[in-house]
Amino acid sequence: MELETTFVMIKPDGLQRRLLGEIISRFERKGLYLAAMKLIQVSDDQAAQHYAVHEGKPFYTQLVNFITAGPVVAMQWRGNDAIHLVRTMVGSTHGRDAAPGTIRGDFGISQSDNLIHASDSPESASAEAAIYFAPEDCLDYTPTLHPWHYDVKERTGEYPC
Ligand code: FUP
Repeated sequence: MELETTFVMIKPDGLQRRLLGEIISRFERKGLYLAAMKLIQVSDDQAAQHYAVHEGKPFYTQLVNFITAGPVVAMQWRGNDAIHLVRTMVGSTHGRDAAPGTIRGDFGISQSDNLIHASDSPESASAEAAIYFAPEDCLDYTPTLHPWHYDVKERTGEYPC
């Protein structure tokens, strides 16, 4: 298992529905730790970069309109196997299908308004983080509880963004 940093965004519906604290709390309690966070209004240009892979699809315009409809919270979370772990905690794309216990499964019923985005690979985590953060926004610090969350007895190695 590798230490990873993943990119996460609480979408406009998550913020408007005041689910930010609930969602952050889940990641904290799981044993992930925060590396970067900011409240932003996504620009059309950022939305186009973020969703370039969906350009031309029938739902693309609705997707861009939605992600720019109000402020979002962009974050980077770090932990062992963080990319896969966060995706599991987020659940399936459509809230109706997402398993109970996942964020989308517990709080959503929509496909487009599905509360949260989380990167699906190391490559997308780096690329998506670069849309919203400068490299210096992502902090490397000693996670003091790391030995208690993971099966290690001391901190070893670096914790890169
Ligand atoms: P996910 O990885 O679960 O966030 O989902 P995708 O990357 O496949 O899709 C990105 C976003 O497009 C989803 F969050 C919701 C939206 N979407 C639709 O609105 N309709 C679709 O048919 C598929 C995706």
